Amino acid sequence: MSSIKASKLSSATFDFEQYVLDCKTQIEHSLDLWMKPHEPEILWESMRYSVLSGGKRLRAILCMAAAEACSKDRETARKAVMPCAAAIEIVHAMSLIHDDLPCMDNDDLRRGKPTNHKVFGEALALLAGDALLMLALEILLDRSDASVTPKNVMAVASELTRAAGALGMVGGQVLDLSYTGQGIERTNAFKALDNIAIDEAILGTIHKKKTGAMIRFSAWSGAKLASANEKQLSTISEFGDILGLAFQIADDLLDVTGDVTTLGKTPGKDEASQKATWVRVFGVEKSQSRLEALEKKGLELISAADFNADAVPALAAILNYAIHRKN
Ligand code: GRG
Repeated sequence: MSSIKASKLSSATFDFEQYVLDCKTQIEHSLDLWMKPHEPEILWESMRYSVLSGGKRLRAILCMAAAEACSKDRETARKAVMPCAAAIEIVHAMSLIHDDLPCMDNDDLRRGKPTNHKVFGEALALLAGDALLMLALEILLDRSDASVTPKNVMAVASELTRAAGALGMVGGQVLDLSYTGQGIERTNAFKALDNIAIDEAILGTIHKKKTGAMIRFSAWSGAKLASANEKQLSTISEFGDILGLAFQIADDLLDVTGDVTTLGKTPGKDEASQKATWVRVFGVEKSQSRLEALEKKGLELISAADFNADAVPALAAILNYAIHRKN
């Protein structure tokens, strides 16, 4: 990488911690504002319990940073993407609620707190997830900023349905359950895949859909709402793919190297349920070197991109954080 390109990736004035704090403050405020409780009270309590329970907000921050990278002005970019950033975090939270249910991963702990079904019961956890999915679309469609064209809002809503649905996250979850060895109650359809060896292609497909689709969407939607051109959209999508894969490999590594207090969820679950993970297929060292390669590729991509140079350090720092995070 040339020094000119490398210098685009960092800036003497850029403070990632402050950037994250600033983005998070805006996201938490919007989520709280757009999720004011209604009747039935218990449903909203359950919905708010999972959405407003912390979390890194990585997807929302990525959406904001992608918008800033394709816009001349940070404030305009943020206004344009805030409903989408909120919708992304709401879809993400609903997927965690359903993922933690006894019929799937059967987890007791999430973000350092008892999982939704442990507090509200399975029926309400399921329904809170359903309601959140619809609320996410409602916010995206109804709260969009006047600066965004209706055509772009519709394009983003349409892409969200694909990223979260059968072609994306839900499809990936089904594949993930299909290749999970044990520990969950499975149907005959899932059992049919029992003896198939998991390789890189299978692993790649599972994670591209389960985790990658929403991360790619977070990056793409931010750029789209900032009226990015086709070249910028394809570059930010490629960056989203790299980030999504890196995020998942780091997640698999944390399951073997992390501790419950830092992670806020139970480590060792992947191993116990024989999940299809990067660590299981390639081991720790190879997974780590894959992460290094992805980081290099991602940084090269954004340093050469036609983005607002002031916003590139944030994208670089997000990739670095996704890879080197401790939770
Ligand atoms: C969309 C209808 C619909 C259903 C969802 C359950 C399900 C179907 C999908 C599961 C998707 C899932 C839970 C993927 C795991 C992704 C992952 C690594 C989550 C952890 O994300 P972090 O670390 O969490 O960003 P925080 O707590 O920081 O937000």
